[in-house]
Amino acid sequence: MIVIGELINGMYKDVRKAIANKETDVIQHLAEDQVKAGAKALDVNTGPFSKNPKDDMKWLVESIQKVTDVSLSIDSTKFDVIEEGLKLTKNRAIINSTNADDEKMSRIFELAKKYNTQVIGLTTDKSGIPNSKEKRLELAATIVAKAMDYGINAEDIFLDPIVLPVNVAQSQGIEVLESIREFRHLSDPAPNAIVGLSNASQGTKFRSLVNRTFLVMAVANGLTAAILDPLDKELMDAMIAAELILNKTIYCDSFLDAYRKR
Ligand code: THG
Repeated sequence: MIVIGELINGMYKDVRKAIANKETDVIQHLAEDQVKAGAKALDVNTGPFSKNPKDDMKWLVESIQKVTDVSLSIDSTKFDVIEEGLKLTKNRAIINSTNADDEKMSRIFELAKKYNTQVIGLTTDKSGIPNSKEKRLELAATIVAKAMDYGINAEDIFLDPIVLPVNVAQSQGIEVLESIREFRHLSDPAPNAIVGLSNASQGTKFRSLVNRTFLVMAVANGLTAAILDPLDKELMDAMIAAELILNKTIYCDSFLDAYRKR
């Protein structure tokens, strides 16, 4: 599993405040803590309240790269904000994200070629988030086909079926899980399957329980990457145990200790 840390996102109040007041140490601690906890990449999102998302993205990427070399997932709906991030990344980045809209794919895949990045593809288009697994698969196939037109390898595409909060879209959990199960058949070699896990528990009680149960089920269905909170120890333990049971990691007497060296 490729763990992408979600915590550097202006959706979080502390991050929003840190961005507004340019509190570099707050961002750098979040970066270091997530990497220490097992994140292999960090999502970077200025949040919906940023007045200068381009400047804020620049400041975030520069601040983070002073303390860690992990890949950055540049998370924005705006092309100029994404490009600002990509210009500064030292290591191979991930664009978060395109969707299946033809014009959007063209612009994002051009950026992906220019900066040699990986790309997250959301299974949405102009008509919004699909309700069914069939529509999600159709949009996923569109994204994979277009990526191939651009000479982008399927392994560099992360298909995201879009997790919705269980409290308002309970019927969508199973559609998302079945989509993940089928994404791998879209090409050989297979594309990656990714989710923004914490979406599942937004507005619910017992968020951590909902997140880790969802994650285990998604891993069992073939999930290969997730944007999540790596500081949630029970979540990380559940993920490691799920991968062990699926024979994706090598067993040792104290596998949790070995993984986290604690
Ligand atoms: N897919 C892709 N990218 C994504 C998402 C996705 N990026 C953003 C998001 N979804 C994943 N990241 C988060 C980050 C935070 C929360 C949920 C998903 C979250 N935040 C608290 C909340 O809204 O309740 C913030 C509260 C606070 O201030 O502490 O839940 O799906 N490709």
